[in-house]
Amino acid sequence: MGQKGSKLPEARVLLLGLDNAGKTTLLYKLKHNICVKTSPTVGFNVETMDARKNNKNITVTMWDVGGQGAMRQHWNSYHQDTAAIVFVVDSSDRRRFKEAKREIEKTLSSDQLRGRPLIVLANKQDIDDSMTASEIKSNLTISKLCPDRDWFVQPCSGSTGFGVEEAFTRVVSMIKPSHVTGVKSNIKETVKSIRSGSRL
Ligand code: G3D
Repeated sequence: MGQKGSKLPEARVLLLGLDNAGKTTLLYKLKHNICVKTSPTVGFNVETMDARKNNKNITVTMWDVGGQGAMRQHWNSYHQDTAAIVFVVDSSDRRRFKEAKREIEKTLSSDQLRGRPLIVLANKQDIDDSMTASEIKSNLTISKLCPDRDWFVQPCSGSTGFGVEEAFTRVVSMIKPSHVTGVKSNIKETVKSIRSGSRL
C-alpha cells in the first residue's frame, strides 16, 4: 500500500481521448483495484498509484485532462514531465474514429512528448461489434505514426474491468527509467499552476 506524502520516484502519465471514450470510467476502475491516493481536483481527475519498476517502488500519477478545452492550451508546458501517453479509444464508435486518430496525431506532434511511449486503450470491448485491437492498430497505421517511440494497443473494458490491470502493467513496463526519477510533482501545486495559466 502507498503512503500519503511518500516521496517515491514518480512517473506522470497523460490520459487522453475524446469525450465519452471512457477515461473517467477506466481511471475509476483502476482506482477501485489499485489506487492508493485520490486527489479530488476541480476541473480534471488525477489519481496516484503505486507500482514496481525495475524492483523499485514508484508512484504513477495519471492525469485525465480530457475535455478541458480552455486549459488544454496550457498543457504543453507539462508535457515535458510526461513519462507516457495513454490514449483511450471508444472501440464501439466507428463514426468518431477519424477524430480520435487526428487527436492522437496532434498529441504525438508535441516536441515535449518526443520518444514517450504511446499506449492506446481499445476500450468498450464488451460492446458487440466493437473494433478489435488489431483493427484499431491497422486503422491507426500505428507503426507509421510512431516511428520513434514504443507503442502498444491494449483491448479493455472500463465497465467490466477486462484488460484494465494489464493496461496499467503495460504502461509501467513501457515507461523509461529516465522519465521516472526527476518529476516528484506536487499535484496541488501543479493544478494551481495550470489553472492560473488558464487565466492568462
Ligand atoms: P470520458 O471520461 O472519456 O468522457 P466516461 O468517458 O468515462 O465518462 O464514459 C462515457 C460513457 O461510456 C459512460 O456512459 C460510461 O459508462 C461508458 N463506458 C465507459 N467505458 C465503457 C466500457 O468499457 N464499456 C461500455 N459498455 N461502456 C463504457 P454513460 O451512459 O454514463 O454516459
